[in-house]
Amino acid sequence: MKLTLLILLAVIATLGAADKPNVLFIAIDDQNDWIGCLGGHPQVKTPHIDGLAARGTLFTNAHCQSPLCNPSRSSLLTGLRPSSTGIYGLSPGIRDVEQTKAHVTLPQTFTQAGYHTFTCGKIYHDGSFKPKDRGPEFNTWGPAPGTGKPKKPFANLPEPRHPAMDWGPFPERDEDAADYKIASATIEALQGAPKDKQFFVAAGFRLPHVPCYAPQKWFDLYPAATLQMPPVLDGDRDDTPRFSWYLHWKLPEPRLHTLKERNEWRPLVRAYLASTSFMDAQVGRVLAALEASGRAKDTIVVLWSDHGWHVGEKAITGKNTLWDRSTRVPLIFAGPGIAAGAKCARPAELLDIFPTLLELTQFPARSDLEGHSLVPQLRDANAPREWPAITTHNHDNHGIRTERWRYIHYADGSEELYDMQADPNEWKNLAADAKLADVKRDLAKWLPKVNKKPVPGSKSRILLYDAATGAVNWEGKDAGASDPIPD
Ligand SMILES: [Ca+2]
Repeated sequence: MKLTLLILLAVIATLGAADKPNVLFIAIDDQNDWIGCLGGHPQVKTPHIDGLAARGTLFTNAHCQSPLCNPSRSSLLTGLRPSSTGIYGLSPGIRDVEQTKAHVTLPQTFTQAGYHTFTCGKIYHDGSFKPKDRGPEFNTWGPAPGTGKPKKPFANLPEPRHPAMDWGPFPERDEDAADYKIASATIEALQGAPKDKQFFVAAGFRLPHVPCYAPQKWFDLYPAATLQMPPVLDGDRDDTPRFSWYLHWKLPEPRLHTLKERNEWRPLVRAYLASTSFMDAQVGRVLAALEASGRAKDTIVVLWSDHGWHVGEKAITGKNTLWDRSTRVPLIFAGPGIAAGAKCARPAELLDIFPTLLELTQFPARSDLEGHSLVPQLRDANAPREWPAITTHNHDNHGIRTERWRYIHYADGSEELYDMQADPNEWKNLAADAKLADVKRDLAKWLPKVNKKPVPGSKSRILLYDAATGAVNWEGKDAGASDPIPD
């Protein structure tokens, strides 16, 4: 009798485990909303990501928690806000921070539960996650190839330049490009995944992060003569606070006026689009391999980008801002139990991915995570949602995004407010409009109450503000109140 019961329990446990879906976790680097199904650029060709959206749910108002690789990925993978950990710079990584060094991450949850777990490419921020810390995260770490380098740079930019500041047709063959190799490693992992257990396979693509290199045929998709440039407004920054410049005071990424002077704006737009299409094709190869494995019906696919990218809007290129161009990202879920062909306009955060995957794979919810499961919206895209999307860049600078509004509050108290329905390009700052004082006050209620100072050892893109003296320090150097805005 006892033995029968044990067998019965074992059978139930196995059935329970068999019900749990697999996870295919696809990360993109610096991909803004220039994705066909998001409508960010009228000419972009991303048939494979669009195809994934068609068989799943697309979040059209999804935002990163930080507009920078390491803090964004650290937040997503720990489920904690940058303002709750103090991780704002490109380093340190989560395992070098007292608060998060033992925190069980999203991938670790699956590894600990006995899933077959695999990663390749860029999931953690490469530079800040040390090899000695890899073991507990994934069973297997596949290759993470870099982009390689042409004999000399294509882009005509002032020297010395950061080595990543380049764009053009390179390499000659798809097969030699990093994202091709990352897709191939992911495909092998899907083909080789043990049939008797669930898998969590993570693929981290590098494009369209600079350098925007893709083989020539991907540039041919976007003839230079008919290329549509993103809308920009002369004097767009005349009504943004000076503090908005401090968030990206001095960066390797060129300003728009430099690109225009050197006739590099159009080539950059073209290269960003070509890189996106090339990356999309690699996503397509991975999704085709999932179909061919016969396991797509039991697999949750989630696709996201760590943050967006300015391609000339607001007078800059790059990230490090609290506007939609930096914060809005593709976020798609597809698979069992998820509505197909659905678009959800509710604000969503990358922080929500962790609790969402826990619920979809029937793990117990965790009370220490700061995101909210998106499962109600995956069942019904119109399901209401109470929370806005909050993006933080450096200590005490926050952007609050609802369906209608974007509100930004900088550390020195300066503000921006945009009506995103009337003004999707964020051209008209309404923060000083007395009629909107109530709107602003309601949005300000969402500003994070916990607002950690940068953790010890913070560096690269760190901005410090002393509220007592008004002193501003960017990457270790003071920025005076009347210093000219750097080139
Ligand atoms: Ca990035």
